[in-house]
Amino acid sequence: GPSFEMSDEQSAIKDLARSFVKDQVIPAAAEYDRSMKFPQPLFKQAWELGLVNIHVGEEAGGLGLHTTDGVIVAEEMAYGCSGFGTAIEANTLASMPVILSGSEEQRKKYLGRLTEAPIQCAYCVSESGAGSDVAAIQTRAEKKGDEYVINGSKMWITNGAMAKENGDGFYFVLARTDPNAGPGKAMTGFVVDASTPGISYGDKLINMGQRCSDTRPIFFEDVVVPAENVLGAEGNGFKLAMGAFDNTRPPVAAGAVGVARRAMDEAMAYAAERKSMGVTIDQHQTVAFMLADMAMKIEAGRLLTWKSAYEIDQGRSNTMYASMAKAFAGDSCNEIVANAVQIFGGAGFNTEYPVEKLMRDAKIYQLYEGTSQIQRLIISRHMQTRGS
Ligand code: CO8
Ligand code: FAD
Repeated sequence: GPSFEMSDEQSAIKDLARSFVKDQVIPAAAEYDRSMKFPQPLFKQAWELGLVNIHVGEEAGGLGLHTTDGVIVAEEMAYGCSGFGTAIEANTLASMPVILSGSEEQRKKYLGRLTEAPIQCAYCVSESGAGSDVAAIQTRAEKKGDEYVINGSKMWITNGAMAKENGDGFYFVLARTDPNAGPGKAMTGFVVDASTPGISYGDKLINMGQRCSDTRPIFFEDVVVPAENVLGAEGNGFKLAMGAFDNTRPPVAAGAVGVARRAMDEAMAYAAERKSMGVTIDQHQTVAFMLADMAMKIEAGRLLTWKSAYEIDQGRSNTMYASMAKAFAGDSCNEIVANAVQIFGGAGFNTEYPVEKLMRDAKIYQLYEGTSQIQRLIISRHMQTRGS
C-alpha cells in the first residue's frame, strides 16, 4: 500500500547528499553566484560520491538508481545551490534518451564515459524560435548514405560549453529528418560526440539566477554523424524527447522543493532572532502564518514530486503527475522565496543574506523543462482524453 517512508538505502543517500551540501556546497554557493564560474570542483566531488549520473545502469559502471532516489538527491543539491543542482540534472536529462532507447553499444560507449570521469553532457532541443513548441524546431538532419548531416542552432543549452571543454562529453540533439511529417514522426534524436567538427558554442548567457550554471547557444554546421548514433528509430525523436521529460520533470520539481525549503529555513531562523514591537517577528501572526504556508506547500510539493517519481518507477505513465509536480513545486517555490525575502525585510533585498539569491534562482523553475503554462496544457489534455 502507500508508503511515505524512505528505504534504508534512500535514507543513506539523503544523508550523504545532505552532509556534502552542508560542508561543501553551501559555503561555496554565494561566490559561484558572483563569479558565474562553472562549479567543476564541486561537480567532481559530487561525482566521486556517486551523486551524479545516478540513473546510469550497472552495464555502464553506474548505480542504476530509480527516479524516487533521484528526487531525493535533487532536492538536497538544490537546497545548497540550485545552479549547481541544474548542472547535475542537465547530465541526467541529456543522458536520459540514451538510457531510454540507446542500444547496448551506445549505452556502454556514452554512459560509460559519464562513469569514467566527471564530464558533462547536454540536451539540445530548444531553439530561439522553438521553446515551448518543440514541434517547431528547424534544425535539420539529412541522411547521406550511412551518415546524417546536421545543420541548425540550439538555444539556452545547459552545460553547453562544458560538454565540449571538460573531456569526452556529448550532446543529445533533436533534429528534423522529415520536413513533411507531423511531430510524432518528423524528428530524430541523435547522440553526438561534442568534439565532432562543425559544432561550436556562443557566449555564456548572463541569467537572472542559477548563475554558475552554463547556458549557451550551440551551433551545428555540416556536422557529420554516423547513422549508428541515431537513438531508437528514425522519426521517433519527438517522443524520445518527451519521454526524457517524464523522467526528469520529477527531479526538476524536487529542485524547486529544495530551493523553497532552504528559503523557509533561512526565514525561520531570521524570524526567531529579529525583533520588532518587543517580540521576535515570528510572534507576529502574519509572519508565523507565512511560515506555516511555506511548510504546507513544501510538504505538498514534495508529496506530488514523490508520487510522480513513484508512478514512473512502477512502469506506469507519469506524464500528468510529472507536470503537476513541476508546475505546483515551481509556482509554490516562487511564492515561498518572495515571502522569505518579505520576512527578511530590507535585509532580504541585500546580497549579505542568501534569500535574494534564492529568489533569483527560483524563477527558472517556472520556465525550463516546460513552463508552468505548458505543464497545465499537458495536465488539461490528459484530463480531457483520459480523465483525471
Ligand atoms: N511520451 C511519449 N510520447 C509523447 C509524450 C510523452 N510524454 N507526449 C507527447 N507524446 C507524443 C504524442 O502521443 C503524439 O504522438 P502521435 O503523433 O503518435 O499521436 C506526439 O508525441 C505529439 O504530441 P503532441 O500532439 O502532444 O505535441 P504538441 O506539439 O501538441 O505539444 C508539448 C507537445 C507538450 C507542448 C511539448 O512540445 C512540450 O513538452 N513542450 C515543452 C518543452 C520543454 O519542456 N522543453 C524543455 C527543454 S529542456 C530544458 O529546459 C532543460 C532545463 C535544464 C536541465 C536541467 C534541469 C534541472
Ligand atoms: P516561449 O515558448 O516563447 O513562451 C513564452 C511564453 O508564452 C511563456 O510564458 C509560455 O508559457 C507561453 N506559452 C507558449 N506557448 C503556450 C501555449 N501553447 N499555451 C499557453 N502558454 C504558452 N532547452 C534545452 O533544450 N536544453 C537545455 O538544457 C535548456 N536549458 C535551459 C536553461 C535556462 C536557464 C533557460 C532559460 C532555458 C533552458 N532551455 C533549455 C529552454 C527552455 O526549456 C525554454 O526556454 C522553455 O521551454 C520556454 O520556451 P521559450 O523560452 O521559447 O518561451
